[in-house]
Formats: sequence, C-alpha cells, structure tokens
Amino acid sequence: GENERTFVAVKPDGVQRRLVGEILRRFEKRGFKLVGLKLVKASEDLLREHYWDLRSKPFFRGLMSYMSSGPIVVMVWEGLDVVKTARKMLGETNPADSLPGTIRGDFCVEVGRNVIHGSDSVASAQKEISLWFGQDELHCWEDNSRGWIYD
Ligand code: DAT
Ligand code: MG
Repeated sequence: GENERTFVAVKPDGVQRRLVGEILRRFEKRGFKLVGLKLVKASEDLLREHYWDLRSKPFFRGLMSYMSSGPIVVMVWEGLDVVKTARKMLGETNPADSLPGTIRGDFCVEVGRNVIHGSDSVASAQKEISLWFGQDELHCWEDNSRGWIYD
C-alpha cells in the first residue's frame, strides 16, 4: 500500500559527482515521501552486512573498497509500490543495460561505479532500513499533497 518503504543510497561516486540533488529531485517529483535522509561514512562491518549475499562474489572486495571510499547519502522513501518503482527508476545493475531516463542509464557507464543502490524486495527493504537507520531517524509527517498523488 501507500505505506511501503524502500532504502536508497547514493554511492560515493554519486556524491563526488554532485548527483545527490538530481536523485532526490527524481524521487520527490515522482511523488514519493521522504521519511529518512543522512550523509554517512559506512563502516566495513555495515557494508559487509548490507552486501552479505554477495560475499563470495569475485567483485566483493572491490565493492567493499568502492563503497567505503567516501560518504554516501542514505534515504528511505515511502509510497505505493515504491520498492519496485524505485528499481525501475534506477535501471539495471549494469549501466550498459539501463535505458536512458533511468538514473543509471543517464549518469554512469560501468557496473563497478553505478552511482546508486535500491532495495530489491519489500523484505530486503525492511532489513536494509533497520540496518542503516534508527527508529528515531525515520519521520512520520502529514503529507499535504497526498490527495494530489493518490485518488
Ligand atoms: P543491484 O545494485 O542492482 O541490486 P546487485 O545486488 O546484484 O545489484 O549487486 C550489488 C552491487 O554489486 C552492484 O550495484 C554493483 C556490484 N556488482 C554487481 N555485479 C557486479 C559485477 N559483475 N562486477 C562488478 N560489480 C558488480
Ligand atoms: Mg542488490
């Protein structure tokens, strides 16, 4: 429903390349509701837990050093089907397969520098949100444009 939440992160290359505003803008304009946002330097432990399913992949070490190479902007967005829609807005894992109009399709070229993360299911979104955010960092607020976004 409208209360579905997803976890999105602008990776270190996205922060370096000044893409944070553009990415926030796309989610805001789509009509999703921002409920959490912060700039963080992720610890290796947090990243290992976040990418636990990929620990045996050959690119895992490179992924860890890329993701810990600078601050990242983590966010939680809320709205109808936001998990699936956010993944569509991101594009494919490999930017080469991502259509223009998607974030990866517009702003990057290589899988190892693909600018943004988004949860791949409602279950992983719940896990990732609780991994990266404290309860007190997730904000409930009355959405005054709600009636113009949902019928
Ligand atoms: P996604 O980020 O689209 O959910 P994933 O969960 O399969 O993709 O992988 C997580 C990240 O790991 C991905 O954003 C970039 C990196 N990665 C994935 N496959 C890779 C590969 N073949 N070579 C290098 N990095 C890769
Ligand atoms: Mg993934």
